[in-house]
Amino acid sequence: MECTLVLVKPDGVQRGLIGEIISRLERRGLKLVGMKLMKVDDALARQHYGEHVDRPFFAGLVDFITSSPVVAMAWEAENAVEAVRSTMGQTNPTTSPPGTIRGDLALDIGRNLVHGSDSPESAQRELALFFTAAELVDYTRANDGWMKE
Ligand code: IDP
Ligand code: MG
Repeated sequence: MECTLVLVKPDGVQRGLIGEIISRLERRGLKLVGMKLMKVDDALARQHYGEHVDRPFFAGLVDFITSSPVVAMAWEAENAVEAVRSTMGQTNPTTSPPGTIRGDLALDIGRNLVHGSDSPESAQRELALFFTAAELVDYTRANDGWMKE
C-alpha cells in the first residue's frame, strides 16, 4: 500500500484548519497511519524542500515552514500520492479548482496550507525525514470492505 507525507503548514495550524484538512482526507477514505504536531527546524526545512534550494522563494519558504508548528501526517491508500495531490489542488490556490483544499481555503501561493509529496519516491524520502518506522502504525479499519471492491 502506498503511503504519502502530508503537512498542515503553519498557516493551516494558525488559521484553525487542522481539523478541516484532516477531515477532507479522512472522508475521502485515506487511512491515517502517522501524525504529530511539531516544529520544523532549519535543517529539516532545508532537507525537506531541498529540490527548491535554487529558487528565489526558497529562503522565504524555509522561514515560513519554521515559523510556527506544523502537523505532519502519513496517509495510506492504493494511490495515496495522487489522491492527496488531487484533494489538495494545485500549488497556486488562485487557479486551484473549488472543491480542493487550496481552491476552497487559500489565495496565496506562499500560504497554501498544505504539503503533499509529489511522487512515491518523494513520499518515501519525506516520510523518512518526519517519521521513524516505529511511529507509523499498522492497523486494519473495520470499514475497509466498504471503501474498496
Ligand atoms: P507543491 O507544494 O504544490 O508541491 P512546489 O512546487 O513543490 O509545490 O513548491 C513547494 C512550496 O513552495 C509551495 O507549496 C509553495 O508554498 C512554495 N512556492 C512554490 N512556488 C512559489 C512561488 O512562486 N512563490 C512563493 N512560494 C512558492
Ligand atoms: Mg512539492
